[in-house]
This record gives sequence, C-alpha cells and structure tokens, in this order.
Amino acid sequence: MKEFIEILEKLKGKKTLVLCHDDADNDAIGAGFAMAELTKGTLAVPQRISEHALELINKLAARVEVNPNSQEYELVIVVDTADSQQLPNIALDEYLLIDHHRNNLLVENSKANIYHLVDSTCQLVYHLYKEMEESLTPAVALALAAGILGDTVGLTKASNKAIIDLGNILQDGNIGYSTVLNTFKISGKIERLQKLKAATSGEVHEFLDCVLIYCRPDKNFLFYVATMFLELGTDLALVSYQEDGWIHLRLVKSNQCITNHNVSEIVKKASEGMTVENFWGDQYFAGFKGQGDYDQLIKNIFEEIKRVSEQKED
Ligand SMILES: [Mn+2]
Repeated sequence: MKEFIEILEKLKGKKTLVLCHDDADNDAIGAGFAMAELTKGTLAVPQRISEHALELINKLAARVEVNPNSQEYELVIVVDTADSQQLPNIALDEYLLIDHHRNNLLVENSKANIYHLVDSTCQLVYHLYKEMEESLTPAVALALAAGILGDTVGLTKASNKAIIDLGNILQDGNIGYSTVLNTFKISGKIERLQKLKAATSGEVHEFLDCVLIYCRPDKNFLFYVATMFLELGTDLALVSYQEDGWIHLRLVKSNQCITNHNVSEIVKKASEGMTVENFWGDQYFAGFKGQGDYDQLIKNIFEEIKRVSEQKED
C-alpha cells in the first residue's frame, strides 16, 4: 500500500488510465470509478460493460471509454482483474494493480499493487482512500458500495468485514443504503416493460425436487430477468437471449434452494463441444456466451437438471 501511494503521489496530475476487466461488473466499475475520481483519470474497459453494471454507470453519470490506447497514458491502473486474458486488445506495459482474486497472474509484473483476498476490489479502494485521507463524495461511496453488493450477491455471501466496510462507506459518503439498493433496480419505463414481458412469458417446469423457470426475453437483460424470477420464488431460472449468432445464457439457483444442482457444472457439461467465448460462475450462477446448436444446448441443460434431481441420495 505504501509503495502504491508513493507512486500515485509522484505521478499526480499525469495522464492516467484506470482500466477494468472486460465485461466489467459493478465491482470493476465501482472500483474503477473511485480510482478515476481520485487520480482525475480516464475510466475504460477493453471491449464491453456487463449489462448489469449499466444501471450503476447511469446513476454515477460515469464516462467509460471503450478500447483505450494504453500507450497514450503515463500511468495505468488495472482494477479487479486477475489475468491479461481479461484485457483483450490492451498492451500492458507498466501498471499498478488493485485486485482481490485468488491466483492473480498480474501481481508479479505490477509496478506496485494492493492485493488482498477480500470480498471485493471496492473494499481495497476504500482502504486506499482512508490511507490517503481522501474524503468520499456521495458518488464515490455509491460506486464502492454497489461494487461490494455486486461481488457478494447482494450481501448474501458477504463476510463480516465486507458488511462493516459497507457501513463505513455509507457513513463516510453520507448516503443511505436504499440509494445503493436502487442501483440494482430497473428504473426506466422501457426496461420495466421488458421485465413485465419477461415475467409473463416465463415457462414453469417442475422437477422432482425443484422448480425452474425458462424464459427468453427479447432484450439482453438476462441478469435482471433471472434475479426477478428468483425473487418470485423459483429454485432455478434459465434465461437466454440470441443475437448476431451468439447465444447469451444465464442459469441461476436460489440461495434457499438446497438441491444438489451446481449450475455452473450443469451449463459447462451441457455446452461441451460448443464454441465458448465466455463462461463464468459458481454453484449458484452460470453465465455463458457462445455459438452452436441452441435447441440442443437447452435440451442438454434440462436433461442434466433432471438427472441431478433424480440422483439417489446415499
Ligand atoms: Mn471483483
């Protein structure tokens, strides 16, 4: 931390790039926004922003550049990124790093870093602000808080430390918790319409030990739609969207669901042999972007869920 701050202070006022991982989520955008505010730098992503971080960007009125030329900057700060593969088309030369991912491959070559295995990168940025005795504006507090909520799945997976940090961030930035929760709701009328359309087009499928809703919204709001179905009480939600030959898909499982379904393993197995551009997730969440036979993929997912449901417990 000390070395990191020394470099920041030495390069103060220099042209700074704050770079998030591709498909940037709330933690990356939140941490990146706070670092860009601190350094008066440019916030950027390699290619795209994740759909569920768009609302936060909107609320922050943040400017996010796409596909920046890192060579044009005198200081590059990489946030929430574990691997150069998450930075497509970016030439990384000298950089500072702030991250919380296990097995980080960028730490070793960083000029200085803040690297700890906490719940979110936003917490590390908060501690940097504290250490530098910088005050939190309401916008920075909102960004950091939204990042913590994002990476802890709405605090359901949060450690005590993350909850304490969140409380302090709200206090320091003088904002209410409800302001943060609002960044996770769809605000515009058009989006609400999409949500209602999705809700009324969901198909309910019953398995031996769980209920699944399958839905194909006509816009790429997969995260919102999936979360909405969980809120309505389903055990599993399968939501997909096709565009330009690409299949975007999410399979999510409720935290309250105690079946053996590991959604990330289910999607991985079901998509074997397909062209996979992006795949991420865990037991409760699977995200997929790829190409191949759509109907077969869905059929495989249903079969795999059924197989797990019917597996005998020993
Ligand atoms: Mn993160």
